[in-house]
Amino acid sequence: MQSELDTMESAALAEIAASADLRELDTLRVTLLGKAGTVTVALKSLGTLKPEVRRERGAAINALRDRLTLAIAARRNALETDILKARLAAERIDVSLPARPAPQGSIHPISRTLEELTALFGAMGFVVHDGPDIENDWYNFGALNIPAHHPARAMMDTFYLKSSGHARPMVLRTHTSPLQIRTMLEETPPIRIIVPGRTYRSDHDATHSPMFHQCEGLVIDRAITLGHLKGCLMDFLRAYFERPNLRARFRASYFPFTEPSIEIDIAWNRRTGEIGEGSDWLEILGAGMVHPNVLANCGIDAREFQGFAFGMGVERITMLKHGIPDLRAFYEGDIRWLTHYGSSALTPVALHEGSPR
Ligand code: 2U9
Repeated sequence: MQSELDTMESAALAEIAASADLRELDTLRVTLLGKAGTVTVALKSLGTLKPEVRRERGAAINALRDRLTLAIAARRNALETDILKARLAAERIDVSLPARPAPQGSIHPISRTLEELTALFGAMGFVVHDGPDIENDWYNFGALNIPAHHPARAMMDTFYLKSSGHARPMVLRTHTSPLQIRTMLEETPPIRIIVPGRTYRSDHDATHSPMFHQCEGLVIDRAITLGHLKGCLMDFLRAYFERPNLRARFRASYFPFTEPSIEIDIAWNRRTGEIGEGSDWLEILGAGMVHPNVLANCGIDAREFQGFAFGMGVERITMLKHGIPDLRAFYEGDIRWLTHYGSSALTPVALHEGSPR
Protein backbone atom coordinates (compact mmCIF):
# COMPACT_ATOMS: atom_id res chain seq x y z
CA MET A 1 0.00 0.00 0.00
CA GLN A 2 2.66 2.39 1.17
CA SER A 3 4.80 1.76 -1.87
CA GLU A 4 1.80 2.40 -4.14
CA LEU A 5 1.45 5.84 -2.48
CA ASP A 6 5.20 6.38 -2.90
CA THR A 7 4.95 5.59 -6.61
CA MET A 8 2.02 7.98 -6.95
CA GLU A 9 4.00 10.67 -5.11
CA SER A 10 7.14 10.39 -7.18
CA ALA A 11 5.11 10.38 -10.42
CA ALA A 12 3.14 13.47 -9.23
CA LEU A 13 6.27 15.30 -8.10
CA ALA A 14 7.95 14.60 -11.44
CA GLU A 15 4.90 15.92 -13.31
CA ILE A 16 4.78 19.02 -11.10
CA ALA A 17 8.45 19.69 -11.72
CA ALA A 18 7.94 19.18 -15.48
CA SER A 19 4.87 21.45 -15.81
CA ALA A 20 5.86 24.14 -18.29
CA ASP A 21 3.40 26.89 -17.42
CA LEU A 22 0.74 27.96 -14.92
CA ARG A 23 -2.10 26.52 -16.93
CA GLU A 24 -0.49 23.09 -17.15
CA LEU A 25 0.30 23.25 -13.43
CA ASP A 26 -3.31 24.10 -12.57
CA THR A 27 -4.63 21.22 -14.68
CA LEU A 28 -2.28 18.95 -12.78
CA ARG A 29 -3.49 20.35 -9.44
CA VAL A 30 -7.09 19.50 -10.39
CA THR A 31 -6.05 16.02 -11.54
CA LEU A 32 -4.31 15.33 -8.22
CA LEU A 33 -6.15 17.33 -5.57
CA GLY A 34 -9.46 18.38 -7.19
CA LYS A 35 -12.87 16.89 -6.24
CA ALA A 36 -12.34 13.90 -8.51
CA GLY A 37 -8.55 14.01 -8.23
CA THR A 38 -6.36 10.96 -7.53
CA VAL A 39 -5.58 11.95 -3.92
CA THR A 40 -9.19 12.91 -3.14
CA VAL A 41 -10.48 9.62 -4.55
CA ALA A 42 -7.91 7.73 -2.46
CA LEU A 43 -9.11 9.59 0.66
CA LYS A 44 -12.75 8.80 -0.17
CA SER A 45 -11.91 5.11 -0.53
CA LEU A 46 -10.74 4.99 3.13
CA GLY A 47 -14.33 4.32 4.34
CA THR A 48 -14.19 0.78 3.02
CA LEU A 49 -11.11 -0.13 5.09
CA LYS A 50 -10.81 -1.53 8.55
CA PRO A 51 -10.42 1.17 11.24
CA GLU A 52 -6.77 0.40 12.13
CA VAL A 53 -5.69 0.32 8.46
CA ARG A 54 -7.85 3.38 7.76
CA ARG A 55 -6.10 5.54 10.39
CA GLU A 56 -2.63 4.75 9.15
CA ARG A 57 -3.44 5.04 5.48
CA GLY A 58 -5.50 8.21 6.12
CA ALA A 59 -2.54 9.86 7.82
CA ALA A 60 -0.26 8.81 4.93
CA ILE A 61 -2.62 10.16 2.26
CA ASN A 62 -3.14 13.46 4.16
CA ALA A 63 0.64 13.86 4.46
CA LEU A 64 0.97 13.10 0.74
CA ARG A 65 -1.72 15.71 -0.06
CA ASP A 66 0.15 18.32 2.04
CA ARG A 67 3.47 17.60 0.31
CA LEU A 68 1.88 17.75 -3.13
CA THR A 69 0.12 21.03 -2.20
CA LEU A 70 3.46 22.49 -1.10
CA ALA A 71 5.21 21.21 -4.25
CA ILE A 72 2.52 22.78 -6.45
CA ALA A 73 2.81 26.11 -4.60
CA ALA A 74 6.59 26.04 -4.95
CA ARG A 75 6.35 25.28 -8.69
CA ARG A 76 3.78 28.08 -9.15
CA ASN A 77 6.15 30.44 -7.40
CA ALA A 78 9.01 29.40 -9.65
CA LEU A 79 6.90 29.77 -12.83
CA GLU A 80 5.65 33.22 -11.73
CA THR A 81 9.21 34.32 -11.03
CA ASP A 82 10.22 33.17 -14.54
CA ILE A 83 7.34 35.14 -16.06
CA LEU A 84 8.28 38.28 -14.12
CA LYS A 85 11.94 37.92 -15.12
CA ALA A 86 10.98 37.54 -18.78
CA ARG A 87 8.76 40.67 -18.60
CA LEU A 88 11.45 42.70 -16.88
CA ALA A 89 13.91 41.71 -19.59
CA ALA A 90 11.47 42.47 -22.44
CA GLU A 91 10.19 45.77 -21.04
CA ARG A 92 13.53 47.08 -19.99
CA ILE A 93 13.86 50.86 -20.41
CA ASP A 94 17.26 52.37 -20.91
CA VAL A 95 16.84 55.58 -18.92
CA SER A 96 20.27 56.73 -20.01
CA LEU A 97 19.11 57.07 -23.68
CA PRO A 98 18.86 60.73 -24.71
CA ALA A 99 15.23 61.88 -25.36
CA ARG A 100 14.24 61.67 -29.01
CA PRO A 101 13.07 65.12 -30.24
CA ALA A 102 9.29 65.14 -30.86
CA PRO A 103 8.41 65.78 -34.51
CA GLN A 104 7.96 69.51 -34.79
CA GLY A 105 6.11 71.73 -37.24
CA SER A 106 7.30 75.18 -38.22
CA ILE A 107 5.74 78.61 -38.45
CA HIS A 108 4.89 79.57 -42.06
CA PRO A 109 7.00 82.54 -43.16
CA ILE A 110 3.84 84.62 -43.81
CA SER A 111 2.58 83.94 -40.28
CA ARG A 112 6.03 84.82 -39.00
CA THR A 113 6.04 88.15 -40.82
CA LEU A 114 2.54 88.91 -39.52
CA GLU A 115 3.79 88.24 -35.98
CA GLU A 116 6.76 90.52 -36.58
CA LEU A 117 4.57 93.30 -37.99
CA THR A 118 2.28 93.03 -34.97
CA ALA A 119 5.26 93.16 -32.59
CA LEU A 120 7.09 96.01 -34.34
CA PHE A 121 4.08 98.27 -34.84
CA GLY A 122 2.72 97.18 -31.46
CA ALA A 123 5.88 98.58 -29.87
CA MET A 124 5.06 101.90 -31.59
CA GLY A 125 1.58 101.97 -30.10
CA PHE A 126 -0.41 100.51 -33.01
CA VAL A 127 -3.26 98.08 -32.34
CA VAL A 128 -4.29 95.33 -34.76
CA HIS A 129 -7.72 95.43 -36.42
CA ASP A 130 -9.33 92.79 -38.60
CA GLY A 131 -12.62 92.34 -40.42
CA PRO A 132 -14.51 90.67 -43.26
CA ASP A 133 -12.87 89.46 -46.48
CA ILE A 134 -16.13 90.20 -48.35
CA GLU A 135 -17.02 93.88 -48.55
CA ASN A 136 -19.39 96.02 -50.52
CA ASP A 137 -17.91 98.27 -53.17
CA TRP A 138 -18.39 101.42 -51.06
CA TYR A 139 -16.05 100.24 -48.29
CA ASN A 140 -13.59 98.83 -50.83
CA PHE A 141 -13.64 101.69 -53.39
CA GLY A 142 -16.15 104.52 -52.91
CA ALA A 143 -15.15 105.62 -49.41
CA LEU A 144 -11.51 105.57 -50.51
CA ASN A 145 -12.10 108.22 -53.14
CA ILE A 146 -11.64 105.67 -55.92
CA PRO A 147 -13.86 107.03 -58.70
CA ALA A 148 -16.43 104.93 -60.55
CA HIS A 149 -14.33 104.69 -63.72
CA HIS A 150 -11.06 103.80 -61.97
CA PRO A 151 -9.27 100.80 -63.56
CA ALA A 152 -8.89 99.09 -60.15
CA ARG A 153 -12.64 98.55 -60.14
CA ALA A 154 -12.54 96.71 -63.45
CA MET A 155 -13.61 93.08 -63.53
CA MET A 156 -10.06 92.29 -64.59
CA ASP A 157 -8.62 93.16 -61.16
CA THR A 158 -11.48 92.61 -58.75
CA PHE A 159 -13.43 89.47 -57.83
CA TYR A 160 -17.09 90.52 -57.85
CA LEU A 161 -19.53 88.18 -56.13
CA LYS A 162 -22.73 87.07 -57.85
CA SER A 163 -25.51 89.46 -56.86
CA SER A 164 -27.42 88.05 -53.90
CA GLY A 165 -29.93 90.75 -53.07
CA HIS A 166 -27.43 93.19 -51.55
CA ALA A 167 -28.06 96.88 -52.23
CA ARG A 168 -24.48 97.29 -53.47
CA PRO A 169 -22.12 95.01 -55.45
CA MET A 170 -20.09 92.73 -53.15
CA VAL A 171 -16.38 92.12 -53.73
CA LEU A 172 -13.52 90.16 -52.22
CA ARG A 173 -11.57 93.03 -50.67
CA THR A 174 -8.73 94.08 -52.96
CA HIS A 175 -6.86 95.70 -50.05
CA THR A 176 -7.36 95.89 -46.28
CA SER A 177 -8.33 99.59 -46.52
CA PRO A 178 -12.06 98.91 -45.86
CA LEU A 179 -11.02 98.21 -42.26
CA GLN A 180 -9.54 101.69 -41.90
CA ILE A 181 -12.82 103.09 -43.24
CA ARG A 182 -14.80 101.03 -40.71
CA THR A 183 -12.47 102.14 -37.90
CA MET A 184 -12.78 105.82 -38.75
CA LEU A 185 -16.58 105.50 -38.94
CA GLU A 186 -16.76 103.73 -35.56
CA GLU A 187 -14.05 105.43 -33.51
CA THR A 188 -12.95 108.97 -32.85
CA PRO A 189 -9.30 110.00 -33.24
CA PRO A 190 -6.64 109.49 -32.07
CA ILE A 191 -6.47 106.33 -34.17
CA ARG A 192 -3.32 104.25 -34.54
CA ILE A 193 -3.99 100.87 -36.17
CA ILE A 194 -2.45 98.30 -38.45
CA VAL A 195 -4.61 95.97 -40.52
CA PRO A 196 -2.83 92.82 -41.62
CA GLY A 197 -4.86 90.30 -43.61
CA ARG A 198 -5.83 88.43 -46.75
CA THR A 199 -6.64 90.36 -49.90
CA TYR A 200 -7.75 89.25 -53.36
CA ARG A 201 -7.09 90.33 -56.93
CA SER A 202 -7.77 88.64 -60.22
CA ASP A 203 -4.11 88.18 -61.04
CA HIS A 204 -2.01 85.03 -61.32
CA ASP A 205 1.61 84.67 -62.44
CA ALA A 206 5.11 84.23 -60.94
CA THR A 207 4.85 87.49 -59.00
CA HIS A 208 1.07 87.73 -58.41
CA SER A 209 -1.34 85.44 -56.59
CA PRO A 210 -5.16 85.81 -56.58
CA MET A 211 -4.95 85.74 -52.78
CA PHE A 212 -2.15 87.54 -51.02
CA HIS A 213 -1.55 89.39 -47.77
CA GLN A 214 -1.28 93.06 -47.07
CA CYS A 215 -0.52 95.08 -44.03
CA GLU A 216 -1.85 98.59 -43.99
CA GLY A 217 -1.57 101.18 -41.26
CA LEU A 218 -3.43 104.33 -40.30
CA VAL A 219 -2.61 107.13 -37.87
CA ILE A 220 -5.10 109.94 -37.33
CA ASP A 221 -4.62 112.71 -34.79
CA ARG A 222 -4.55 116.49 -34.50
CA ALA A 223 -1.08 117.38 -35.77
CA ILE A 224 0.20 114.36 -37.68
CA THR A 225 2.57 115.27 -40.52
CA LEU A 226 4.57 113.68 -43.30
CA GLY A 227 7.51 113.86 -40.86
CA HIS A 228 5.75 111.40 -38.53
CA LEU A 229 5.08 109.13 -41.50
CA LYS A 230 8.75 109.23 -42.47
CA GLY A 231 10.06 108.58 -38.95
CA CYS A 232 7.58 105.78 -38.30
CA LEU A 233 8.29 103.96 -41.56
CA MET A 234 12.08 104.38 -41.33
CA ASP A 235 11.97 102.89 -37.81
CA PHE A 236 9.83 100.07 -39.11
CA LEU A 237 12.04 99.28 -42.13
CA ARG A 238 15.25 99.33 -40.07
CA ALA A 239 13.76 97.06 -37.41
CA TYR A 240 12.08 94.66 -39.85
CA PHE A 241 15.14 94.21 -42.07
CA GLU A 242 17.45 94.31 -39.03
CA ARG A 243 19.61 96.97 -40.70
CA PRO A 244 20.08 99.97 -38.34
CA ASN A 245 21.58 102.04 -41.15
CA LEU A 246 19.17 101.02 -43.94
CA ARG A 247 18.79 103.77 -46.50
CA ALA A 248 15.49 104.56 -48.16
CA ARG A 249 14.12 107.17 -50.52
CA PHE A 250 10.69 108.74 -50.49
CA ARG A 251 9.32 109.39 -54.02
CA ALA A 252 6.28 111.39 -54.99
CA SER A 253 3.46 109.18 -56.32
CA TYR A 254 -0.28 109.11 -56.72
CA PHE A 255 -3.06 107.16 -54.96
CA PRO A 256 -6.69 108.32 -54.93
CA PHE A 257 -6.91 107.88 -51.12
CA THR A 258 -3.82 109.88 -50.10
CA GLU A 259 -2.59 113.41 -50.85
CA PRO A 260 0.28 113.85 -51.09
CA SER A 261 1.12 110.23 -51.96
CA ILE A 262 4.55 108.70 -51.81
CA GLU A 263 6.30 105.48 -52.61
CA ILE A 264 9.24 104.29 -50.55
CA ASP A 265 12.21 102.43 -52.01
CA ILE A 266 14.94 100.76 -49.97
CA ALA A 267 18.55 100.62 -51.09
CA TRP A 268 19.91 97.24 -52.16
CA ASN A 269 22.79 95.71 -53.97
CA ARG A 270 21.53 93.97 -57.09
CA ARG A 271 24.68 91.87 -57.33
CA THR A 272 24.84 90.53 -53.75
CA GLY A 273 21.14 90.84 -52.90
CA GLU A 274 22.07 92.72 -49.72
CA ILE A 275 19.35 95.01 -48.41
CA GLY A 276 19.82 98.43 -46.82
CA GLU A 277 22.74 99.69 -48.83
CA GLY A 278 23.90 99.67 -52.44
CA SER A 279 23.18 101.74 -55.50
CA ASP A 280 19.96 100.03 -56.61
CA TRP A 281 16.43 100.66 -55.31
CA LEU A 282 13.55 98.33 -54.42
CA GLU A 283 9.99 99.58 -54.09
CA ILE A 284 8.70 98.42 -50.72
CA LEU A 285 5.89 100.63 -49.38
CA GLY A 286 3.12 102.95 -50.55
CA ALA A 287 1.98 105.71 -48.23
CA GLY A 288 0.66 109.23 -47.94
CA MET A 289 -1.42 111.69 -45.95
CA VAL A 290 -5.03 110.54 -45.84
CA HIS A 291 -7.02 112.42 -48.50
CA PRO A 292 -9.46 115.00 -47.04
CA ASN A 293 -12.27 113.43 -49.12
CA VAL A 294 -11.62 110.08 -47.36
CA LEU A 295 -11.71 111.75 -43.94
CA ALA A 296 -14.98 113.48 -44.92
CA ASN A 297 -16.47 110.15 -46.13
CA CYS A 298 -15.82 108.82 -42.63
CA GLY A 299 -17.24 111.79 -40.79
CA ILE A 300 -13.88 113.15 -39.66
CA ASP A 301 -13.39 116.92 -39.82
CA ALA A 302 -10.25 117.48 -41.91
CA ARG A 303 -9.81 120.95 -40.37
CA GLU A 304 -9.30 119.33 -36.97
CA PHE A 305 -7.69 115.97 -37.78
CA GLN A 306 -5.26 114.61 -40.28
CA GLY A 307 -3.01 111.62 -40.54
CA PHE A 308 -1.05 109.20 -42.62
CA ALA A 309 -1.63 105.77 -44.07
CA PHE A 310 0.62 103.18 -45.59
CA GLY A 311 0.40 99.80 -47.23
CA MET A 312 2.73 96.93 -48.06
CA GLY A 313 2.60 93.45 -49.51
CA VAL A 314 3.40 90.85 -46.82
CA GLU A 315 4.65 88.23 -49.32
CA ARG A 316 6.92 90.81 -50.92
CA ILE A 317 8.64 91.94 -47.71
CA THR A 318 8.95 88.28 -46.63
CA MET A 319 10.57 87.28 -49.94
CA LEU A 320 13.03 90.16 -49.70
CA LYS A 321 14.00 89.47 -46.10
CA HIS A 322 14.54 85.73 -46.57
CA GLY A 323 15.66 85.58 -50.21
CA ILE A 324 12.60 83.56 -51.29
CA PRO A 325 12.60 83.56 -55.10
CA ASP A 326 9.10 82.40 -56.09
CA LEU A 327 5.81 83.73 -54.72
CA ARG A 328 3.85 80.60 -55.65
CA ALA A 329 5.79 78.44 -53.17
CA PHE A 330 4.05 80.24 -50.27
CA TYR A 331 0.80 78.43 -51.02
CA GLU A 332 1.99 75.02 -52.20
CA GLY A 333 2.52 73.44 -48.78
CA ASP A 334 5.72 71.65 -49.84
CA ILE A 335 7.15 70.23 -46.60
CA ARG A 336 10.75 70.68 -47.77
CA TRP A 337 10.11 74.37 -48.50
CA LEU A 338 8.28 74.84 -45.19
CA THR A 339 11.11 73.15 -43.30
CA HIS A 340 13.65 75.38 -45.03
CA TYR A 341 11.89 78.74 -44.76
CA GLY A 342 9.65 78.08 -41.73
CA SER A 343 10.79 79.08 -38.28
CA SER A 344 10.55 77.46 -34.88
CA ALA A 345 7.53 78.38 -32.80
CA LEU A 346 9.93 78.88 -29.90
CA THR A 347 12.03 81.57 -31.60
CA PRO A 348 10.96 84.89 -30.13
CA VAL A 349 10.01 87.76 -32.45
CA ALA A 350 12.81 90.30 -32.39
CA LEU A 351 12.05 93.94 -31.65
CA HIS A 352 15.61 95.15 -31.49
CA GLU A 353 18.40 96.22 -33.84
CA GLY A 354 16.08 98.39 -35.86
CA SER A 355 16.37 101.94 -34.67
CA PRO A 356 19.80 103.56 -34.22
CA ARG A 357 18.37 105.55 -31.30
C1 2U9 B 1 -7.38 104.67 -45.89
C2 2U9 B 1 -6.66 105.72 -46.36
C3 2U9 B 1 -5.47 105.48 -46.98
C4 2U9 B 1 -3.15 102.83 -47.66
C5 2U9 B 1 -2.09 102.88 -48.68
C6 2U9 B 1 -0.72 102.19 -50.26
C7 2U9 B 1 -0.46 103.53 -50.26
C8 2U9 B 1 -0.05 101.22 -51.16
C9 2U9 B 1 0.12 98.94 -51.81
C10 2U9 B 1 1.43 98.41 -51.38
C11 2U9 B 1 1.68 97.12 -52.07
C12 2U9 B 1 -0.80 97.76 -51.81
O1 2U9 B 1 0.00 95.34 -51.41
S1 2U9 B 1 0.16 96.40 -52.30
O2 2U9 B 1 -0.11 96.17 -53.67
N1 2U9 B 1 -0.42 99.95 -50.97
O3 2U9 B 1 0.72 101.58 -51.99
N2 2U9 B 1 -1.66 101.83 -49.36
S2 2U9 B 1 -1.37 104.27 -49.11
O4 2U9 B 1 -3.81 104.02 -47.71
C13 2U9 B 1 -4.99 104.21 -47.11
C14 2U9 B 1 -5.72 103.16 -46.64
C15 2U9 B 1 -6.93 103.41 -46.01
C16 2U9 B 1 -8.69 104.91 -45.23
